[in-house]
Amino acid sequence: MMLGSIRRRVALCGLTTAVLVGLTATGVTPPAAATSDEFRPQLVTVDTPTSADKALLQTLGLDLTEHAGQDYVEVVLHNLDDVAALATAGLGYDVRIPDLLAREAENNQVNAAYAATTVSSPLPSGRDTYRTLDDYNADMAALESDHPDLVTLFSLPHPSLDGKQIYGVEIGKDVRGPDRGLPTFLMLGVHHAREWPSGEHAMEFAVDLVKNYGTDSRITDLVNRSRVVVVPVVNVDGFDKSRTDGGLVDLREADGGGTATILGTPGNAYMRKNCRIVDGQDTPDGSCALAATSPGGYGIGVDLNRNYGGYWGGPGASDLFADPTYRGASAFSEPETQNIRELISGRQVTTLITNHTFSNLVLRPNGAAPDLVPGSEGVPLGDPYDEPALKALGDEMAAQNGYTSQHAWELYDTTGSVEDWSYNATGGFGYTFEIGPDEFHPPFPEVVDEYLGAGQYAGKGNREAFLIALENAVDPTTHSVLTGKAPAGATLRLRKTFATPTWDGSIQDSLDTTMTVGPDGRYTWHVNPSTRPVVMDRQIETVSGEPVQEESWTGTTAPLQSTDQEFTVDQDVDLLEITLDWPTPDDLDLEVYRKNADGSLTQVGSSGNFVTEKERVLLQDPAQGTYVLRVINFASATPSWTLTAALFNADATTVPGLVENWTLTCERNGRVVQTVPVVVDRGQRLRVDLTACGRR
Ligand code: 0X9
Ligand code: ZN
Repeated sequence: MMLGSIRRRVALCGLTTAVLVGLTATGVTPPAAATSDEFRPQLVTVDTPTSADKALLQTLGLDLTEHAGQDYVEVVLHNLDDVAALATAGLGYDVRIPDLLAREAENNQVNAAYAATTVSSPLPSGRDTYRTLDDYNADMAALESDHPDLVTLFSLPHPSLDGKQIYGVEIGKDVRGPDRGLPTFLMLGVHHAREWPSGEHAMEFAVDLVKNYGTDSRITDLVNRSRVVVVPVVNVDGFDKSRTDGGLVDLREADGGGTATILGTPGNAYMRKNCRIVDGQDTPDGSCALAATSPGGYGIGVDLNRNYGGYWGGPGASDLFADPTYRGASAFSEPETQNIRELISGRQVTTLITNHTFSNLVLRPNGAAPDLVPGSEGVPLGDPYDEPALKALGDEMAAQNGYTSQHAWELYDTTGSVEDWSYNATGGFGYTFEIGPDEFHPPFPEVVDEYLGAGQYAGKGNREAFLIALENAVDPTTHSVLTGKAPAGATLRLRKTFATPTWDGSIQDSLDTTMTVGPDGRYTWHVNPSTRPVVMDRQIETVSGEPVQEESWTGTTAPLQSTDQEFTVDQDVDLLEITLDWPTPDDLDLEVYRKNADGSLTQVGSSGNFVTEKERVLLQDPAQGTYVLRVINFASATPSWTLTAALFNADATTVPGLVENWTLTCERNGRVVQTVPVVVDRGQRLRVDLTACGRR
C-alpha cells in the first residue's frame, strides 16, 4: 500500500507549456506556437501486473481513470510528456482509443444521427442529446415553472470562478412551504468537466420524480417524505468548456489564413478540472472560454473532487497546479466546492450520490486506505465507523445497476472528495457512482439505456439504484429522529461546530440547520447523528494504568478571555491527555498547541463541547517539547477551572470515542427561548419536548 506523501509529477515542460495560453494579471495573452500539434489525447491501458507498478504509475502525475483491474489501469495521455513519463518509468501500455478527439467527432456523428431520428427518447425528459449548460438551466427553470408546488429553482451562493451562476432544484411536497424537518437527499453531477453523463443522470432523476409524482405511488411516497436536492452541474465552467469547445479550431482560418503557425487550439472535450487559470488568482469573469489548455483540456484548474476538507492534502491528490488531481491552494479554496459545503452544512443531508464517469462502480468512503496514517491523527484511518451499513447499501445499489460495489480506495487513494468530507463532517452516507463502462461521454443512446436499465443495460439501470438511495435517505433507521412538542410556528435550530480532520491538520466546520414547527405543536425532525463517525470509538492505542507523569493547575478566566498554560513533555510516551474541568454549568473550551523553535504555535488539538460536558484532548505519541494549553471562556461568568496534563503509556484496545451533541434551540420571533444539548445516535428516535419554549 502506498503511503502518505503527495505524489509528484516527474515530467513537466515541453508541449504542455508550449500550448498553454498564459493568463496574466491583466488579461489573456495570445497563444504561443505549439512545437507538436499532432499529438491527440489517447486513452491507453497501462500494464501494472504488480502493486509496485500501480504505485509507480501513481507517482507520474498522469490522468488516471477509475477503470482498472488486477493488472492494468486506464490512463488518458494528453501530451508527449505523458508518453515520455510512461516510457521513463518503464511501464508498457496498449492504446485503447488512439485519438480521443477523433472519437469525439465520431460520437458527435452518432449523437446527431440519434437526435435526427428520435422524436422523443424514453428518458423521463424525452431528450435525445446531451444538454448544454444553457439546456440544464432552462430545464431546471421549466421544472419549477411547470410544477411550482413541487419544485423550486435556486442559485448556489457563490458564482463560478468565471462568474456563472450555478443552479439546483429542490423537489418536495409543498416545497415552498416551511421546512418541516424532512430528510434531504442530495444528488450531484459534473464535478469533472468531461463527465457529461453524470449531469444527465442527475437531471433525469429530478425530471423522473417530478413527472411521476402523483401517479407512481412509490415515487409519490418518497417525495412526500423527503426534500430532494439536485445540482446537476457543480463545475459549470469546466463543463461548458468541455461541452462546447470539443473540436479542434484551425487558428489559421481564424487568422484569415494569416501568420498563426499552430494548427489549432486544443479541444477541451477532455477537460477535468475547474477554471482556475492562474493558481491563487481570481479568474476574470468571462475569460474561461479564452484560456486554452493542453490538447484535451488538461493543464489548468483545480480538481474539485480533491478540494473538499475531508482529509484534504493527503494521498491521491497533487500539490502541483498542472496535475490532473491538483487539490487547490487550500481546502475549500474554490467557489464551486464552497457551494456544496454550504448546501450540506445548512441541511440534514442523510444520503448523497455524487455522479462521475466511468467504470461502472459504486464507491463508498473513505477514499484513502485504512492503513494510512494521517499526520493530523497519528493513528491509522481504519474503516469508517459505519462500514457495514455503508457496504450493505453500496452492494444493494450495485445489485441494481450491475456495477461493482467497493471501497473508494480500492483502485487508488483519493483525499478531499465530496463524500469523504460530508460523511466525516455530518455522518450522512455518501457514494460516488462511476457511470458507464468505458468512456467519459459515450454516444448519447448509451446514457439513455444506462439510466433506464434498457437495451444493453437491460435490468441494470441507475434509476432503480437512485431510488434505493432515496429510500435510504428517508429511512429513519439509518439516521436519527428528534421529535416532541414545541410551540406552533417556532423555529428549531440544530448547530454544531467542530474541527474536521484534514490530512495534516484540521478545518473548522459549522453545521446549522432549521425547521419550523407545524400548527399542531409537534415536530419530527430527521437529522444526522450528533456524534460524528470520525470521533466514534475504534481500535487504537489506549491508556493503561496510572499516568507516568501528571500535573494540574487551577485558575479563573474572565468572559471571552483565554488563559495559556505551558507543559513540557520530556520523555517518550504513548499518550498525552489534557482535561479541563470546572464545577459550574459554563462553557469553557480547550485548545492545545505545540510551541515551535521560533516561538510560534501550531494547533495540535482542541475540544469544544457543549456547556454540560467537560473538555478533553488526547494526543498520540506526543513529540517531546513544550505545549501550550489554552483555556477559553465563552461564558458570561468567571468560573474557576482545573486543567490537568497527564502522560500515559498505552495498550492496543478499543478506545471509547467521544460523544458529541447537537445544540438544539427553539426560537420565537427571532429570539432564542430554549436551548438543549441533544445526543442522538444513528437509528435512534429521541423525544425532546420544548414546552419551556412556549412559555412567555
Ligand atoms: O478521482 C475521482 O475523483 C473519481 N474518479 S474519476 O475518474 N471520475 O475522476 C473517484 C473518486 C472516488 N474516491 C472517493 N470518493 N474518495
Ligand atoms: Zn470524475
